Amino acid sequence: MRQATLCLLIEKDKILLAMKKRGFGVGRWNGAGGKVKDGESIIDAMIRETKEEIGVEVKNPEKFGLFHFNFPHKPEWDQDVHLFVVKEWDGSPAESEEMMPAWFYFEQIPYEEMWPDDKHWLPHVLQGKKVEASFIFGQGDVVRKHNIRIVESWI
Ligand code: 6OG
Repeated sequence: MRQATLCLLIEKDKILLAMKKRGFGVGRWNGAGGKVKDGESIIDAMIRETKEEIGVEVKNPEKFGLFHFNFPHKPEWDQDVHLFVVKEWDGSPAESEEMMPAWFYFEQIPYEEMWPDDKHWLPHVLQGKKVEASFIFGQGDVVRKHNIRIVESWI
């Protein structure tokens, strides 16, 4: 299964999302992230993608989620995504060719312009809970089936 990363910067009651300007998920707000390359660790991939996409050097990332995304009508989109929450970093978020970052208060998160799975798991993460979840998508990227489990700690 293809492995990918997702990184969310959080500062008090605000979260940094970034508008995807091209490729998979274009037109949606999301964390920074992308595919893990052959021979690369998941954490190194997350650090690299966050630097490339929003210009930030992450410090003390904490793993908060593992998602299994399944697209029966488009199996080439299937992926496992490893979510990290970051509360310390160097540099200021900046626009790149791929993403345009912006801060959102927790109560103003634009769920309708995000992947439809996010509304199911992000509220848990914002409450400090770690999650493992599976999502099966149908045509039009609707969530057909999902399952979320709160994780106490990663093995
Ligand atoms: P590239 O393939 O462009 O990276 N990603 C998802 N994020 C959310 N919130 N929901 C999903 O539901 C996602 N599927 C993939 C992982 C794709 C980026 O998009 C994330 C990567 O950060 C289906 O390199």
